[in-house]
Amino acid sequence: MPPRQTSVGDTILRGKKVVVLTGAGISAESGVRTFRDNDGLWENHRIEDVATPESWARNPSLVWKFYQTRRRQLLEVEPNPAHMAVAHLEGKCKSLVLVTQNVDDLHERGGSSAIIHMHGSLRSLRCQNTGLSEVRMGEHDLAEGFVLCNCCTVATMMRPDIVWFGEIPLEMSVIQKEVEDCEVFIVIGSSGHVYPAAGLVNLANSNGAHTILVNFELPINGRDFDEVHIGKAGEILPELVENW
Ligand code: BV8
Repeated sequence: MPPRQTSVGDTILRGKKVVVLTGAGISAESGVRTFRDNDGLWENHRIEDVATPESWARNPSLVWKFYQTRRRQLLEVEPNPAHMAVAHLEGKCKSLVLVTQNVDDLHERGGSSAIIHMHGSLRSLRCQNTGLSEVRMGEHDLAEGFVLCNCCTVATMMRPDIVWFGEIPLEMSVIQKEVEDCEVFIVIGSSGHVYPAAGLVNLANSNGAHTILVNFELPINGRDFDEVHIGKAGEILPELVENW
């Protein structure tokens, strides 16, 4: 059965417990490359070469260059109206938990609070000895060379603070509990390819939540949603939020 295309304003979020999950699509209009669209990140790099622990062990210089390029790009991009709309949503619900697959800081800069970065963050690096993460965005932290930690007596080479394929996403128990408890689950800008994030809509459906998708095109898991809005998030989300 095709997903229901609904008119704007079918769902009233007032007084509801809401979880929002975002993916790379919400940052696309800010100029941050997505993964699987044309000219996406994975077009120039195979996932196995730059986003797995094995690739880091095999060729740290290639992986470091891939992430340093993306870390430096954070200084050149700005949040777009979709990020601001998600922040605006917070004041319209009983509670809102924002979970993002994105590793950029555009939700923070767009005014959102209580953000769970389930796939890590570009702004911080992680000590490979202690596992401690630290925001490292100074000029010397963004140069070509590797960065050393500040937490060990013998400084250790830091790794990107990113959840790679084959690694366990962050705060999964918190995320699963919030999705089990929510009344409305909204996904914005995700292709539904990556698990366990892509499976959260099924968890929301099983707990009776109303599930909403806002995406540029119908993604691989598009039929799992009660309500689907197709378009660019920066263009359609502000009006949707106004009516919610
Ligand atoms: C794990 C960091 C075990 C890297 C990322 C089944 C169950 C569990 C695991 C698996 C499973 N099947 C396979 C797996 C393994 C694997 C996986 O999912 N592989 C895929 C490729 C098949 N998963 C893992 O390895 C995960 N770990 O499973 O551990 C475990 C799990 C739970 C409990 C215990 C043990 C770890 C996955 C994390 C990998 N790291 N990111 C980095 O960023 O460099 S994932 C990476 O893909 C990004 O984080 C990205 O956000 C994410 C998902 O992609 P999307 O965000 O959806 O982006 P994409 O480009 O694909 O799509 C963009 C969408 O936006 C498109 O639909 C487009 O149409 C739309 N769009 C574009 N422009 C706009 C727009 N929409 C609106 N407006 C626009 N303007």
